[in-house]
Amino acid sequence: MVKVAERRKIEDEIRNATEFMTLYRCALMEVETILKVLNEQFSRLEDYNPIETIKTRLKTPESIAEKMERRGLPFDFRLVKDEINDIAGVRVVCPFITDIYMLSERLLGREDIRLLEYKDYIKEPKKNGYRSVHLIVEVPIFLQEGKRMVKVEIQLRTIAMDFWASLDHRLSYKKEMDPAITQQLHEELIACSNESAKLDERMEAVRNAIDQRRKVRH
Ligand code: 0O2
Repeated sequence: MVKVAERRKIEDEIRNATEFMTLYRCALMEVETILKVLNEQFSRLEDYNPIETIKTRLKTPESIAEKMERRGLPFDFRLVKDEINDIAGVRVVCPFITDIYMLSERLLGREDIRLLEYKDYIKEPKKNGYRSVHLIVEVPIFLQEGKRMVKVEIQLRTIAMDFWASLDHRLSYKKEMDPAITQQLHEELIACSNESAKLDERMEAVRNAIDQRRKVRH
């Protein structure tokens, strides 16, 4: 009962911390613009778009509280800024795996982006089959009071990885299902992840072969 009340309290504190959340909203705009400019440059110079879609989201107070509980943290508002890395989240979907590494290199090469954490779930997928590259970065936000560094989680994945992750997400919300069926579906998802990893590689090989032929002809 105490826990529920504490959880409600921190959710309200986050909801009322408008200045705090505005900083994350600005950081999302900043990173989205950087990515859009990169995509434009590629489109103009290479006639190619390494970004299929960019989605941004601000974590809800309920989701922040849920993550704190999951990680065994006390419901203390002072911990939110340091402990929750993905209040501001940007998801970048790319056609091919090489686009992911090229984009993360470009992002991390910038002076206004400071890397805090790099997780490569493509080289080392999670046990359930989840694949993506996650960057936890800090970007400067300039306010009247001065400069603030704000954390953003950037998830980079291929179209196939994104397709898989949305199905996995759907399954994780089906709590009322028969556990045996849930287990079976988790196993099926692991198999799907392996198949889609192979598909990502084969599609990229086809793309490379096409580009090679184009270069030879020109
Ligand atoms: P939501 O609803 O997307 O916000 P950290 O963020 O580093 O403090 P965490 O959560 O262990 O700690 O980091 P991790 O593993 O990098 O995961 C962060 C986010 O990646 C998750 O946020 C998901 O968005 C995504 N993600 C990670 N693992 C999986 C997975 O197995 N399946 C799916 N579909 N997505 C995954 P949230 O807060 O869990 O969720």
